[in-house]
Formats: sequence, structure tokens, C-alpha cells
Amino acid sequence: MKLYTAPSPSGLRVSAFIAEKGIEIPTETLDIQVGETRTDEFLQKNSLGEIPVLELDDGTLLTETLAICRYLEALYPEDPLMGTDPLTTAKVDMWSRRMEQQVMGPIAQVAQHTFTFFADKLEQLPAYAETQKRLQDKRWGWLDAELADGRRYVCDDVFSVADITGMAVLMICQFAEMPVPERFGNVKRWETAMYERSSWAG
Ligand SMILES: N[C@@H](CCC(=O)N[C@@H](CS)C(=O)NCC(=O)O)C(=O)O
Repeated sequence: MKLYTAPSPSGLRVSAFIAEKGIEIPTETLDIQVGETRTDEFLQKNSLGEIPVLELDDGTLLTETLAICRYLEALYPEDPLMGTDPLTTAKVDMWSRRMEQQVMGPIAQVAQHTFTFFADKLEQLPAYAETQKRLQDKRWGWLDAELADGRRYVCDDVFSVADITGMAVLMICQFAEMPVPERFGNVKRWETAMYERSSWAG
């Protein structure tokens, strides 16, 4: 098994998952800034030209962060990060989706429409990015209200892959210089908890 990754939000999602599991997987770190995921060789592994990719010993290629995490969770069930029974698994899926769509969605759009890295990958609309900055503020407000019961982690107060998705959001926020506003004290508490994890590599 070999993981292709890069120091990036999606790379962090898999590397933090692996670190939390306490497992080791041979890894090749690519430089996405110089297009190492866009070479003919790498496009054979992922036609989207993106990390992460997990290559299995029989040559099977798994892409997409959560699919890779799901596979590793099944292989290494100790220290579960994706629930342990039908209900907790469904709840983690629910929170993963919420963190990905609601919390990561707007800041990812800000990045795509303002970072020079994406300039040759899509038609950038800086004015649209401004709307997404305002939306990000609203989404932090939504998460803040959700966390008002004082819990440390987003799903049932148990650290899960949904929090790891949140770590990736924090990493994009650092790149975009858009910190979580101080007025969202509950989100700030969760953010501190993320920075305290040894798996945090932002
Ligand atoms: N949907 C993918 C997104 C992967 C993705 O966006 N990867 C970025 C790094 S965060 C990448 O490899 N970009 C390289 C490029 O676009 O050239 C997943 O979650 O696995």
C-alpha cells in the first residue's frame, strides 16, 4: 500500500486520520505547486490530477479523502473515527457532510476564486469570493450555535473524521488569512481542541 499526498487540506485529512489511528503507511509527498499531480504518470493514478491517492498492493487506486479513510477504518478498526454501530456511524456521516458542505464549502470557494494556484484551473470571480466570505461568517455562526452545549468535538463529543474535516477548514483559513472570528467562542473552543491534537499538522 502506498499513499500519494501533499501538504494541503486534502492531504491533511488523510494524514491526520492515519496519525490518529497510529498506523504507518508508505507515503510519497508530491509538490502540487509545481504540478506534480498533473504529470501524465500521476494522471494514470487519478484522472482528476489530485491527491490523495491510495495505491493498493494489487494496483487498485483509491481516490477521494473519505473513501480512503473508510477503507483504512475497515482495515484498522481500533481507535474508531467513523462510528462503531449503525447510529454512531450515521451520526458521524451526518457531521462529516455538514462540515464538508456547510463549513468547508464557502471557504473553499474563497480559495478557488482568489488563490493564484487556481487561476489556470477555473474562471475566477473575485466578487463571488466576497459573497462566500460573508457566507463563511454565517456558517461559523451556525456551528457556534450547534456547539453551545459546551461539547469539545462536533459529533456526540467524540473525536471523529468530521473533526478532521474541520481541521482542513482551519488550514484553508490560515492560507486565506481568514481566522475564525473571536466572537464565536464555541467554535474557538473547538479550534483550540483541534490544535491540541498531535495529528494537527496545519
Ligand atoms: N475531492 C477530493 C479533493 C482533492 C483535492 O482538492 N486535492 C488538491 C489538494 S487539497 C489537489 O491535489 N490539487 C492539485 C491540483 O489541483 O493540481 C478529495 O477530497 O479527495
